[in-house]
Amino acid sequence: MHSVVNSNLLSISRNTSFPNVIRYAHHSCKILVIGGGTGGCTMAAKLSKTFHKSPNHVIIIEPSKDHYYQPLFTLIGGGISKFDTSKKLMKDVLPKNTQWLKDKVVSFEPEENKVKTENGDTVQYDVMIVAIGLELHWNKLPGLIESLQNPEAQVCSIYGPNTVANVFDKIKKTEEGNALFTFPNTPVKCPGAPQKIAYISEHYWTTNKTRNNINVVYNTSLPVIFGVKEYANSLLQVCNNRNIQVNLHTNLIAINPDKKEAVFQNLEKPENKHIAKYSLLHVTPPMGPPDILKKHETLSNEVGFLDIHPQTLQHNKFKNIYGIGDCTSTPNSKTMAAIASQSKVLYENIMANLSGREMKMFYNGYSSCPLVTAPGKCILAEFDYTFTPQETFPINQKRELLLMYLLKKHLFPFIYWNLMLKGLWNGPEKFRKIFTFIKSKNC
Ligand code: UQ1
Repeated sequence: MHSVVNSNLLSISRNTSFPNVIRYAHHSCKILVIGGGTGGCTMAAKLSKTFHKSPNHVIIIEPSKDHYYQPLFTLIGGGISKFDTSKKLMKDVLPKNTQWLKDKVVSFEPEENKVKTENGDTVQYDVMIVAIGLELHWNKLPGLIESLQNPEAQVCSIYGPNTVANVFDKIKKTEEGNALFTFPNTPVKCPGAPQKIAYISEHYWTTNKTRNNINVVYNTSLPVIFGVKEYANSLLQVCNNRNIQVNLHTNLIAINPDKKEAVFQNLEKPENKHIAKYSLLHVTPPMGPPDILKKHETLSNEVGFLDIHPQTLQHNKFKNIYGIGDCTSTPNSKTMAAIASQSKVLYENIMANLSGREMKMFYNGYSSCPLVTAPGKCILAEFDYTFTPQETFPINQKRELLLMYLLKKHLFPFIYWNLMLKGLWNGPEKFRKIFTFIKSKNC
């Protein structure tokens, strides 16, 4: 990895020959990317290609040693894909011509164009991209952590890299009783995943002939099964056909693993609580923006997300700060497909601003969710800020299709590792335009 730290600016550096003196590094760069997840890595790849000849170009701050392709977690939980295929070392996915600081931001100082890190370093930037994702708040649900740590508890979650690998065993162990799947009363990354794992589990029990002894229940805090009416209708049909009970406005508030009981609250009448016995409880944990953003009043909005313009993705107050992915205030569905589409807009807008041009690219809220309903079946939902379907393929995507399942299982992971993380995938917009053009010529 090339070092792009400006040595002139190394005002004080760590010096092991004077162990009593704490010496911090001062880095300086053109582009600072906070977060090495999907958004950060994709943007670092795009920008480092453009700026690779500049002496100080792209620095990425990311504390984790591993990088996950999280869209595979539903298939891993359902026993369809292997955990190892979702994981690579961070050092192998971050672009080579950037500098990785394996460190964590502890304070943002946007008025001075700098951040401070846990190691005590300071990083000065011309442009900063914030891509620090959503935090999983396991501890905000009483009983959840103990339940997940207890192998007998029959509580599981596809949402954590440390919990996803146990999910399939617990599905296999379930032979009767109530199998409950939950969706919390918070923003969620991949909001389709909490119901996908219910469909895949239900299919498993059907093939293993235990289904007649199991009640499958999807308890969601939301007022609808899915935000886009056309896809919601198809999904309700799937649930009706397969006798999956859907309870809306129903929020999990506590777990008692000893008694195998879960406490739910009716969000329409919060004083109404009920206790449900479970033989399997799949939990989607509460989530929220990272604390470091939440506590920064000028960077974040009233609910703690990075306060950016929904179309340009530029910060509403600090014009050299931008955001991408799950940590931002943009009201799209938080998926990897959304990040692919945002990455092109963000790249073009940063380049325009750096060269004094007007920003011309606007993000329309595109997001996509491949709703796997069983092995071999998938409804590929695609939509924008207005919750209007924006389908890529010239076929009816509201149906369960094998093609979409194959894309989800094989093509999207391939695109992710080989194109997106290298800055070469901007989502399917181009293909949608080509298909629309061909369709218009045929008519
Ligand atoms: C997509 O672009 C993408 O990024 C690689 C995904 O990753 C998980 C997806 O799941 C989806 C659906 C898209 C959108 C792409 C097409 C072809 C509809």
